[in-house]
Amino acid sequence: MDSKLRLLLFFFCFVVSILPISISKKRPLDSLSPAEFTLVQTIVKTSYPSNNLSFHYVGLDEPDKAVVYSWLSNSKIKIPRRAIVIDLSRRSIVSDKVYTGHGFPLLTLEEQRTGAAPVLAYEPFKASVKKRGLNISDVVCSSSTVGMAKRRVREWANWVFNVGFDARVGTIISTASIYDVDMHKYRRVLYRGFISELFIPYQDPREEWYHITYFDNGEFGFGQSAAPLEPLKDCPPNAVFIDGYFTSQDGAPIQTPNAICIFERHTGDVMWRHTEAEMPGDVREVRPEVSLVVRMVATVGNYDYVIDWEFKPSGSIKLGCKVRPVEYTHIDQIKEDQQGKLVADNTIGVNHDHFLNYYLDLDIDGLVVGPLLTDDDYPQIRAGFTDYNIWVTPYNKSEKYSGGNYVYQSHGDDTLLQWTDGNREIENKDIVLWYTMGIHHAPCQEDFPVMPTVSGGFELRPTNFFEYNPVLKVIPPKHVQWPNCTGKHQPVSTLNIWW
Ligand SMILES: *[C@@H]1O[C@H](CO)[C@@H](O)[C@H](O)[C@H]1NC(C)=O
Ligand SMILES: *[C@@H]1O[C@H](CO)[C@@H](O)[C@H](O)[C@H]1NC(C)=O
Ligand SMILES: *[C@@H]1O[C@H](CO)[C@@H](O)[C@H](O)[C@H]1NC(C)=O
Ligand SMILES: *[C@@H]1O[C@H](CO)[C@@H](O)[C@H](O)[C@H]1NC(C)=O
Ligand SMILES: [Cu+2]
Repeated sequence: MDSKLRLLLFFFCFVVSILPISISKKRPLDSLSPAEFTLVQTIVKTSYPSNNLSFHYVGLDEPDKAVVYSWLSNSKIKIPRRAIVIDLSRRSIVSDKVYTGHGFPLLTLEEQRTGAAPVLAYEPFKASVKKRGLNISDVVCSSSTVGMAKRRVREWANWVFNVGFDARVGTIISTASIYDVDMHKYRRVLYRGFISELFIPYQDPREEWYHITYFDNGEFGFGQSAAPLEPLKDCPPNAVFIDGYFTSQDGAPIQTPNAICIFERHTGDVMWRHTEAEMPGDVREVRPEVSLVVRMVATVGNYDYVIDWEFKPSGSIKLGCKVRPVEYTHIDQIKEDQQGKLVADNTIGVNHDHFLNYYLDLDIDGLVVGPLLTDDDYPQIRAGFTDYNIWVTPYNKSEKYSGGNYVYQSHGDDTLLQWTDGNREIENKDIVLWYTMGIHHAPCQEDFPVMPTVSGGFELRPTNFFEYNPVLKVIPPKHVQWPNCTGKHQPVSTLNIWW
């Protein structure tokens, strides 16, 4: 067991180099492609032929920020593509550090399945299921406590940004810029943004519940848990879809079709309006609210998380999460509410929270962002990011995961909490914003048998960034008669209105 784990960890620290970017025709922050995953697998397996290797995470090893920005102004610069696990031009393993600290990398999908099988075969467990009048074939076991992507550059209205997908964090938005009509140029807003960690502590001290504290990204992998989106149901008819890629335990690429959808949202709301009643002719101007949404759904344990990144022409980025649990399965001889609510006979919904910690490296105009603001149980130590809503750290490429790199069974000695201990200088520094959004879930009867979606969100709004209202010059939409519109061939975009 020990030697196997060492091997896994050994693997995790590989950096594999692929092709210089100019040859691969990729942008520096594009997620690894299926071909690159296969190449990584080949390089690693060739270098360690005798070992039985387990790939726990394979993802892009980001180039340095300065290199990315110089590429954006001159795309002829050659940037090596590297994977965290290998220079593809030299096809070599750049580093293979052995990690010896506490904690383990993501569980692979294979491990998650293997972990549940012995439980279902365990006689006392089978007996207890029977005693509760349940059929074992109806019982689902989940392991309480595994990475890749596809790139797209999106230009929409006044926005341009890159969409990536990663086994661990799911959607990654990078190098987002907004066009400033006044300055006649694109201005930098967000270097990189993703959900760094998702922590779900259950508030029930009883034997069977107290240990239930999930770290959905660091343990299960949010991207690995992405559900294929269903056209017309998960996303509207005008949506376009992107597939997501990560690797299996043996390093081969696995595809999640339709992992991300992107669509224009017509809310039916007003973006801005103005009436001059005193003016001759009754001047009246109204513009409808239209935005672009990047969506993914991750299914982890018994929850579906709908994660939206919404870009508004006004410069706002709205981040939203909708949570919907699949069902309640905790059946016991409980007759009264204790740490939860009896949502139906013998079924208790245990009170708990969902804490989403967002990594937001805002590089407004490529400058430093001015500073905003700045227990003894291992899960709480690891999830120290829930202590405050907002954290600010100086930018450091290797500080990405607020719950630590190796989350599973870790002691929380490499987390956001520790990084801030040093009280490093943030004034006039390149900083990263960490925002924790919490959804407190006190189950109620209406949640049974399936809970209606609850949602939370926050919005990043420009403040004194533009000289004046950036959507003032939006041309009003014209009424268009779509020939024989049956709903089957809806227009993909009606937003033909900019500047
Ligand atoms: C490699 O590991 C897998 C899973 O642990 C096992 O089934 C397989 O037999 C092993 N192969 C070798 C050559 O050791
Ligand atoms: C349990 O489920 C299996 C498969 O659905 C079925 O064949 C079996 O009859 C069920 N047993 C009981 C006791 O309901
Ligand atoms: C960057 O972060 C890593 C991990 O926390 C740390 O070991 C390293 O010292 C940091 N580098 C700088 C320049 O702060
Ligand atoms: C619309 O449908 C009608 C009846 O089905 C047909 O006669 C007409 O040619 C169609 N027009 C267009 C523009 O497709
Ligand atoms: Cu919940």
